Amino acid sequence: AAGSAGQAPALTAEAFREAVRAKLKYAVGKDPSRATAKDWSMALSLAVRDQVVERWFESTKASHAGQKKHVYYLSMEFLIGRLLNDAVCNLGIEAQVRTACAELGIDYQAQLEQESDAALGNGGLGRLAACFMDSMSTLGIPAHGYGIRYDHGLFRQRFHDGWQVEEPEDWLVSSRAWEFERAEMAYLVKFGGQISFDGHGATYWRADETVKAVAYDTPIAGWKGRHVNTLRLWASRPVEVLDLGRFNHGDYMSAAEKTIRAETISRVLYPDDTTAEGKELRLKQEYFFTSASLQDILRRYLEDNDDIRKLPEQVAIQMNDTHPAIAVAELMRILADDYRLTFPEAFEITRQCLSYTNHTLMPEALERWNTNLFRKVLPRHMQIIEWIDYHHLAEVQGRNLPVSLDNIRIIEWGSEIKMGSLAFVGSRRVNGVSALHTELMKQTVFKDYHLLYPDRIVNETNGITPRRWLYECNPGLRALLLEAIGDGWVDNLEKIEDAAKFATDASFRDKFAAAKQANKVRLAAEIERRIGLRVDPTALFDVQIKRMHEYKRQLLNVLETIALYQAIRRGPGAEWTPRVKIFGGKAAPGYQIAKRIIKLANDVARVVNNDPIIGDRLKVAVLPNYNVSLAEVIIPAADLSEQISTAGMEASGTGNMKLALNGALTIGTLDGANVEIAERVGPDNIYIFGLTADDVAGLRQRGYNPNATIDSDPTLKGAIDAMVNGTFSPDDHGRFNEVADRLWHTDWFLVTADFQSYFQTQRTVDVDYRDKTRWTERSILNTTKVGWFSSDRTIRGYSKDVWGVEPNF
Ligand code: DL6
Repeated sequence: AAGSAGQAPALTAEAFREAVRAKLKYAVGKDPSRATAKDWSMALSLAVRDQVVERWFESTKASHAGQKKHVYYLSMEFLIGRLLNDAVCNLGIEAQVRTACAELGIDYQAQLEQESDAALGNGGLGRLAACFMDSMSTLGIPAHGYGIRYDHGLFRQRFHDGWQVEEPEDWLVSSRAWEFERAEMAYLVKFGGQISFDGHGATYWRADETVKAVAYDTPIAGWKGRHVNTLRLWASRPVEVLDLGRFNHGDYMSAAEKTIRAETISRVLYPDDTTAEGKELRLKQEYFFTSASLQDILRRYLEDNDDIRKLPEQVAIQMNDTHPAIAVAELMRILADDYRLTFPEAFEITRQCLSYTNHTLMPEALERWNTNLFRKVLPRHMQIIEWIDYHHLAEVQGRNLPVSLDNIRIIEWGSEIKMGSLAFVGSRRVNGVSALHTELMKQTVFKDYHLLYPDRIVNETNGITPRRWLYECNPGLRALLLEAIGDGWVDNLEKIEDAAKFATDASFRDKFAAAKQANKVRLAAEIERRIGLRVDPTALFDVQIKRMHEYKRQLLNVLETIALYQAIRRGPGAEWTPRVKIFGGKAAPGYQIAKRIIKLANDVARVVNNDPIIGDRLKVAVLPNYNVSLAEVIIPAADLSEQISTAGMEASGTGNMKLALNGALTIGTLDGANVEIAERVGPDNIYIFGLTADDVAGLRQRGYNPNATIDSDPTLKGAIDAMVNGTFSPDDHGRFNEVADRLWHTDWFLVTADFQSYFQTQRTVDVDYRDKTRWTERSILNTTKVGWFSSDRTIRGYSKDVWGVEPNF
């Protein structure tokens, strides 16, 4: 098939061993006798990278020759994690690499640990982009991912006395092996200044500031190395390296000023945008990478084509959330100002090329830009957006539909640009990320738009790559599945259902349970190494790993922990199911209440873990610096997956899919993709509790009174009281007053409303977990029934419904 890189040349362990030796000597510049673990890891990565590059070139050549429509995925975030083992597994060279390492006297596993995570993202949205890159390569879809090469990715989280402390992250120190700098592949990106017209159709933009976007390419190999795509990340550099005049006058600091200003743009992921400077920087970041990417897309297109009007036949551009939504105005600007198309022509082409994925309905997370700031930074784009807004409104007025014109304006009250609206109006397709989320999009934030354009919104339920999230992170389960059903499931995950029949096979069940147990032992060791807490690996491992957010309701879990702690203390002799509560997640640096909930979890952990009455019946492990690599250790070891968001608020979730695939049973609300997981695993293999999205909307509309709920529920009241009476904060009784006040007075996230249902469901879990045979059977059914949640399936959906491309494999 076109796009196929053909069969990979066979690699022997011996050849690979020599390749690593050569890399150590000639690329790292070290003698084996003096090489450190980092040196070996670099040599190993470079040798593996060579293998990837072979296939990369073939894929690129095949894509050009195939002349197929190309997909461009624009995302502010790519949470790719480590790449070495991923490349080795995808290329199918693990056996040779392990043998070569053994012969060189180096420990493969230890080498993997040397690589730092490429943490160029926050959470689900960025990790989804990484899974999509993997799937597009696996399916042989010619594609580029475009983003920012931040010098510092997501902050490193440390706990100081239980409080979150943020430290800068430094991934580039050890992850450079995978990228290629393309100094020649650079584009100018302009900011600010004046716009003028010559009266004959030409428009000039005299900018205040210009920077250079320089490309760094990372090859992303798909399964069996059949196809390799490019992740192209942009670094911001000055146009002139130094102001020599100022330098020669001895003004060294100001001589470097432009360099610092330019490099600031790609310095950190998510600068604090509570200040005016922070907001401006963020807007510049968004425009910076969008503009460079579009310039690159057009250059690539014009290499093989000459009619700019036919761009939509060859180019599909996906905007991952609204961060690249400025693409609507930027593509129009380029088409109108550089290629002299009229605005209506430019708009039509733009709308045929672009599509937009929405990832949240929360109003505070939907981007808006103040028009004064916007005009200052992007004066030409402001004019273009005004044109789009005006013409769109005029068109709608002509259609006489029952929509509110205020709701569909892109520029609200002349003072704010709604980027979701801009993205919607400028897109061919707009998608939600789970069935429920898409439905809610149609009913709420995009209600009027949906009336206007009933075919535009489509659903593409999220997915995860089974390569990283089972094959690589869970070698025990992988081996068992390979033995039982072969390897067809790795790139066709729905085939994993072939193993469902073994749920009742005692020998398979024992092996499945043994694999889980080994993973739990591995995690127990990791917990001890990280926080010095010893946990019993035979206890139920109850896991909540995700960003800290009130709607995700870690607080509900902590309250349940407190209530359980109190119950055990009251009756330690009763039959308790030993449990380890495992938490992992970062709070945004400015999100005070989320940081306080982290402190609460740590305070509760300290008291529970040191209470001799409790012993191993309950332990609480709050793990710092949750990231992709830590997820790869936690997920295969989980028994219970906490997906307990307020219904209607989690767009999809993807951790829910990863945990279920690795055999954890979900305890969750009917929210996001939980709904679809429940449909597939069946009601006996999942624990659903609490209010539905409709209940939540109804309750909020009627006005919820948490007072009455708390007063009528002694378990809940006891837990909240303990939070404020100093049980967990003897040094500062008032520490959690604000958290409790919110529960008593508003409880927007309905923690108290769902508490009793959650607490009771957890007690059912306790009883069920004691029946190990039945639990394992249900665990197997989770693994084998969630094959639909592969990101390969999601990408097939985008290909058909959104991009109009045909996968090659
Ligand atoms: O679509 C990926 C991911 C979903 O799984 C999560 O449910 C959703 O919260 C997340 N959304 C974002 C966007 N901003 N916010 N909040 O990260 O996207």
